[in-house]
Amino acid sequence: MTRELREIYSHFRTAAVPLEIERYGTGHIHDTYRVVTAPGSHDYILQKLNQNVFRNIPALQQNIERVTTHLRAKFESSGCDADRRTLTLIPTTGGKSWHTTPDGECWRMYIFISDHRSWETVISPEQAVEGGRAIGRFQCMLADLPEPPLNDTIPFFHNIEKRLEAFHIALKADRHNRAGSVKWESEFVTSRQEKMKSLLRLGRQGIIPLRITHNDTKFNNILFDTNGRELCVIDLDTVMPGYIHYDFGDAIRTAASSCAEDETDPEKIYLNINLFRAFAKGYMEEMNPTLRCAEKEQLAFAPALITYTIGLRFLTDYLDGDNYFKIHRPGHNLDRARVQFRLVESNEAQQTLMQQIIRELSV
Ligand code: ADP
Ligand code: GN1
Ligand code: MG
Repeated sequence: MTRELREIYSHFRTAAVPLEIERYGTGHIHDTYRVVTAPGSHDYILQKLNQNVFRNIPALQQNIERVTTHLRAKFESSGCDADRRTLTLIPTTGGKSWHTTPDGECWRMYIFISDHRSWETVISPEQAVEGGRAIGRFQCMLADLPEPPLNDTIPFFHNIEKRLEAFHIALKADRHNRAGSVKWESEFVTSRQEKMKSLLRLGRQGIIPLRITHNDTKFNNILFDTNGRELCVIDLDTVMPGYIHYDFGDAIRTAASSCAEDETDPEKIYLNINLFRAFAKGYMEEMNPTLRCAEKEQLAFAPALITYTIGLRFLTDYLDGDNYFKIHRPGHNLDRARVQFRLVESNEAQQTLMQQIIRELSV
């Protein structure tokens, strides 16, 4: 544990003595540490916030304060242990929800949710059903968050038109001489771009409503208890107005994938329809009464859309020189993009069946 980390920890309001502060998790955005403390007190998650990704930290933290306060009240009123069912921010000694260092780094701290399980990929349908319930319930519980609207922490986050614009600019600029190695991927993107704008059009026409969504529902952002029951939805940085399809689609992207996000063997990459059915079942148990018919009609398409969008973001970051997502090897973002595009193809091949499953769950 470095002196710097210990010093940062000392700005948060807790008497717990830190024994270790160690790197934790596999998130692509922040620098995350676990603070291990002496028995009898909570451990903590200490995070250096990525200000290249989140430009307005006060707006980000204000959202998280509002969302966690709202969820906490609901869990408490139903007799649940709110410290385990939602994130708990630890205030600084000055009473703020983040600490700024003299050189401008921003840090925040949460209670570490102990004895949890989390998975990068899903093996059993039971896990997928539980994951679906977690995301459906999360959306339900935030539906009555009082006004005003949440801040847009990353403007146009899932806006496919803006993401396509950014991609075409990066491809043309080709600042890192990589465009030559992404011919198949570029053609893949271009041949589908009009189709992928359809959800945005339905939104603009008022057919699909904006709701409060999580917007980053990959499976490792759901924590489970030791019995495999859903416990807590974490990583609340992108909770803001969105279409429910973004959450459903992003969750299926990882929950129903046969492989890791950066698999390099193309043979291993496909959408597992049984896991899709299981996740959708859990999700619809929670959300079916709330959703409009027009929203349900787009659910089967949502995983292809969001998987395409995230593939496009990985590809753009590869062309841009890997500035956004943390990478662990050269070409990592390109590998990730390729996995997403293969998954899109697998979605396309199974679209009729996915639509049928959603219809069966909609009655
Ligand atoms: P990133 O945006 O970089 O993905 P996250 O907020 O998702 O950052 O945190 C990274 C990882 O840290 C998560 O995937 C999870 O494993 C772990 N984590 C985050 N918050 C908690 C918490 N309160 N309790 C336990 N583990 C947590
Ligand atoms: C990032 O923060 P993390 O690792 O859970 C990203 C998501 C991507 C995901 C791809 C704020 O999620 O949008 O879908 O990587 N988060 C942000 O794995 O950009
Ligand atoms: Mg995360």
